[in-house]
Amino acid sequence: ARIRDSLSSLYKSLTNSSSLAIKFIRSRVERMSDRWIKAGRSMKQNGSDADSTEMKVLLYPGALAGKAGQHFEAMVERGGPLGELVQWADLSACLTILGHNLTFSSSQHQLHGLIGAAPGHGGCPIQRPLTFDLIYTDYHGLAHLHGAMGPAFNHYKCRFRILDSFGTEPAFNLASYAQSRGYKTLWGSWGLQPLQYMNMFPHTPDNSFLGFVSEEALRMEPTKDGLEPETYRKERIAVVYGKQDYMWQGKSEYVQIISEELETHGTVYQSSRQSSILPSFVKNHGLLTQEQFLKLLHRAKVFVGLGFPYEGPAPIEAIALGCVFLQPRFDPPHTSDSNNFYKGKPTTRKISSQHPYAEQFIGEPYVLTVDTTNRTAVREAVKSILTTEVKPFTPREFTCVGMLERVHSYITHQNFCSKSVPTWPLESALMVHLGPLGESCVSVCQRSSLWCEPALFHHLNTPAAFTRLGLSCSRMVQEVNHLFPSYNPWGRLCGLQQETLLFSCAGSDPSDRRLCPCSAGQVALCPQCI
Ligand code: U2F
Repeated sequence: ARIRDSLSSLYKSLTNSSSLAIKFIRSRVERMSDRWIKAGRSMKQNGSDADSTEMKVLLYPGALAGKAGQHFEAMVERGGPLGELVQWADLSACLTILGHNLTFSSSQHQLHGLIGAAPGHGGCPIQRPLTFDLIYTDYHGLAHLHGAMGPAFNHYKCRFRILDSFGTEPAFNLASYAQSRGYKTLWGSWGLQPLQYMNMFPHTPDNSFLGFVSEEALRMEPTKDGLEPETYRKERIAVVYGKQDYMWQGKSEYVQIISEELETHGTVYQSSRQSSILPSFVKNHGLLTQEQFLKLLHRAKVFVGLGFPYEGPAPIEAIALGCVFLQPRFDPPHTSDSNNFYKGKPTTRKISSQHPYAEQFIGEPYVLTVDTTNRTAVREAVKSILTTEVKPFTPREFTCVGMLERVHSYITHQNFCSKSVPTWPLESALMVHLGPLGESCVSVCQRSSLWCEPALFHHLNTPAAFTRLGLSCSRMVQEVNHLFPSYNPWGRLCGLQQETLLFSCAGSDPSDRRLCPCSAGQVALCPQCI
């Protein structure tokens, strides 16, 4: 595939649509096109675009198709979720720049024409060979593909990539296991390779981190006309994160404390029929276009999280535009057992704040996580925001170059159709760690500033791996168990994994010490993996 220096082929696939969602995607791609093109050029110059074959790719955001699509569409201009659209826009731009051959469709009817069976003699449908090398879709789309492909679904599912905002852990993914061990949920059980799920943030290393592109930190040099760099022109403004009224419910005291020090702005969708619950001191702009919203953040000193939406793109954009993100801590953390939004989501993650990625991977001084019911803590946070100068910051993984490199690596190296063991990343990236009781490999690796790399599990799923760690096993068992390979000190029991789909970085149990395939490097992609 050859890096392109234009996005015109993508615009063609995104025209002629009256859909507001597609219009949002298109206008985002257009707004960011210069940055994509520039990033593509720099990738070419560095030679980091080598070794790639042009792929025929279908992009099918199922959330925009069929019944779900109608609902999504109705919410685009009423404060509904836009995070997924941000990701589809950026993925489409990224694949176009990388030189792949894209078909974009959000119509279930069209999907049948593209991949469905053809009518055969006597009304008996004939499955045509799939002409796409890769199909990017989402959970809704998986169900549509299943319906359209019939029995061929299983044959071709290794070509699917699922955009899955919140993550799918292996224990939830294998239907028979999920059913028998109490991990059955609304969304899981498709039996894909866990790395085929692509998340919005690096939620679990068991999945691939796809991400999106944030605004990039502004240049810090003075402008040509000698004016101060834009970042210093911050106004004493707070922008509250919450596009719908209900998100503000029960938060007035918290917002009130902030408004004592900063002029407080909102971007809340307001229907003409409903009276607003917003406090009168809030300057509400109504739902803004993305461009206007970013301009507002640009002026603001702080972006204020109310607790919902969880794990969206906006805080990353705010930090890139020089805001501090102030957000609620959740103590106890929210989980799929305790929280309605996460109920049915195939994850055991403990959500410790509105945006755990911002809290754990970015942190202070850019992100302040507080108990918002504690007035003193909120006042102190506001004081510290007003007295600290924070520079705009964009983690590399949320830049165009970062996303291009990552997606290029995935396309080049991830092959879920091959029956042999994964050969990427190389074994040389492996550092085996033996975890303490009850700890998952995610945290075992993280504590040593490493990253759990599930594709390396097969190297340590052997009796020799236990010996190398100095563990003497009284018995070696092989089982279908998402906690294996692991060591149980009570019976000196060593457990090997029998089902590769269940290799899990996320799994933990108080009676098991996990054998963990850690790998050096930064979030989401180790240096050897690029
Ligand atoms: C997340 O979805 P959201 O749409 O609620 O995520 P946000 O972080 O609010 O931002 C999405 C985009 O909306 C833009 C802003 C972001 O890029 O620039 N925007 C805008 O265009 N106009 C405005 O007035 C305000 C913001 C998450 F992404 C989803 O996966 C979840 O389903 C959802 C619920 O947790 O949260």
